[in-house]
Amino acid sequence: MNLVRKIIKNHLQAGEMIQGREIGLTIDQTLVHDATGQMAMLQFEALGFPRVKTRRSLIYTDHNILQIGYENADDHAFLASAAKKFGLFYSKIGGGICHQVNLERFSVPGQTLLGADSHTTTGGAVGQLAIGAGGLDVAVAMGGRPFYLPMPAVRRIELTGRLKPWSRAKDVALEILRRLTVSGGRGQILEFAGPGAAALSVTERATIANMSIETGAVTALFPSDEATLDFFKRQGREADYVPLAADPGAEYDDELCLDLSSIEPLAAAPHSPDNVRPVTELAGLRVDQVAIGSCTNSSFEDLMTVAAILKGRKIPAHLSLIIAPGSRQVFQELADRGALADLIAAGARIMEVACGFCNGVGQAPKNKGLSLRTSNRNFPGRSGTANADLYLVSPETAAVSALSGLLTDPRVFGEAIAVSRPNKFVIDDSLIVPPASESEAASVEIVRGPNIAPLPRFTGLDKELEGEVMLTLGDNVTTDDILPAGAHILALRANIPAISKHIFSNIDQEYHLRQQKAGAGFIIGGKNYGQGSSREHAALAPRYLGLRAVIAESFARIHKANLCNFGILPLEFTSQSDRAGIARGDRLALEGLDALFGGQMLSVKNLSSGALLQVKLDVSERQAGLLKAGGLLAQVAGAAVL
Ligand code: MIC
Ligand code: SF4
Repeated sequence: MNLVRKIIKNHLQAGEMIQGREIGLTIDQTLVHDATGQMAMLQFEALGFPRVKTRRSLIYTDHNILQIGYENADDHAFLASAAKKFGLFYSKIGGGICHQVNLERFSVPGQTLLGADSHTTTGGAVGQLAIGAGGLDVAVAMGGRPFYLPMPAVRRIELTGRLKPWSRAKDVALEILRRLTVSGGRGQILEFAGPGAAALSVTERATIANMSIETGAVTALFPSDEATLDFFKRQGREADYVPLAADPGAEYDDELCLDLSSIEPLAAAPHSPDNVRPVTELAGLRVDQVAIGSCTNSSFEDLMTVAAILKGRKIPAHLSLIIAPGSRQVFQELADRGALADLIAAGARIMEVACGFCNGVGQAPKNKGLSLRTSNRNFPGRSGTANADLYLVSPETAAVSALSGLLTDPRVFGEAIAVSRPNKFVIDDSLIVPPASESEAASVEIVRGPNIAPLPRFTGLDKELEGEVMLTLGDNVTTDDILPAGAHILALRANIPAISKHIFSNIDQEYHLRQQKAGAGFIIGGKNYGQGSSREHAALAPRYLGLRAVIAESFARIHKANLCNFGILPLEFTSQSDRAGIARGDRLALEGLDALFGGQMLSVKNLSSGALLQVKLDVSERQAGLLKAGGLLAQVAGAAVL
């Protein structure tokens, strides 16, 4: 058996391990943060669970940190009180980015981790089966219920050779994206193997596992081996180490071989992480901003290397250099070793230990600016500036380019930098607040400021559905397109009526008004609709406005699950030519919705053109039930049991 199947087998609660069929997994750990946790905790409460049933559940405060009004602080007060009452650990603001902190302090090989964030995949670096999902799915898992997903295929990624100096784990992640594209991993888990994988540190593995989601994969998984033990020892967590590997001769559904020694410094050019080019081809572009950090590249090794490159040098006058350490542990180590002083002396702006620039919470580049970033997504508008150009690179390429002010091949710097890791990292978990005991929990009051709006309630499907086509969109629509990033929108994550005004706002500012006026509506998409983040608001808020169905060529896994959870039909074209025949403003009608079942074909009548087309509802029986009821919360309210 391969390692993925072994871990799934150990956690299988429902279904059979047949590729594509729905399975239910026991979840050991969960994480949410201050962009997804508000909804997850409101939904946990609405589902009637008294206390989390997982081995460990955490709330991180890392995304929603600007506090320029009361909203973010109110959200944090709500989350802290909900954590205390319902039995979750609460990582206070300043503790660090959820994925970095979780890897350092809580990851456990062989366990399952479900996170309300797409980059939960980072946990795969230590052999944890770590999957991103919408907040409602995480709420259900926190209550001890299974997490459902289609049984993934397993693709072996065989790594051979060794990385050359100045080629880094980020370049490996980008090379995988170049080969697989943003949809090539759909339906798969990427299992890493081979001598090249064995030679990578957990930090390097984390960068690769982190960006696996950009291929559309469910997650990535590395074996738990000597490198994992070494990582746990330095974190003072040897007791959590469990060796894990695939069986010799294990079977896989697919394969990709990569010779690490052939990988050169790469960059993802605007506006997609799979638009990958060698840095040599892009060298010389004038850079306005360099931003180093995010859950992909904000580790001790990353930032110590950056500090060593910058030591004793200055950045040019026109450039802004931003550095955001990934965790308090990393920040403290940088300070203790004098690296922080080197960064400051070089002219860097040291940012809060948080996601920050990565999803447009501050440091938006100038109009049409060029920003070089070590983060994982360069979708249009992601930085907060709609027309900025974002290039994704390794910390080394970012640091060397920050010195020249031009996109620069890091190999010109000369001899590669070697960073030695401390035998024991600074360990101080004092910003991670444990929950109240079960007996004290009853008296904990949940704090609800005015930004915490009540959850909207939805009704089920009628027998027939008629509505207007509100938008016709292309391939690879991201959840950043549906609900843009940026500080002013993020502050509204606990308030669906308020946030719904921003749905599709980078594409059509009037969408929310048109949708509300139209009542029921349809959206037409292409391939891989809803790729990117896990934000369930990209389903919940459109549903609140009246969206009832998306017809696309295919869907990204997390978004499709979110659509079902909130009662929006995810319908797939059966013939490509049908898509071109539908125009914005057409009226569509669907019948027979009272008897939905998974895998069903439905007829859509285009009342405007007279055309009749067949679409497929490729969902499980469980999801068909959710759709009929109007979503999971409506179903639970109707049945009074989960
Ligand atoms: C992202 O990187 O896009 C985010 C912000 O972390 C999201 C979470 C969200 O938008 O709620 C993700 O990756 O899931
Ligand atoms: Fe935070 Fe960016 Fe990572 Fe998302 S991708 S969790 S916004 S650092």
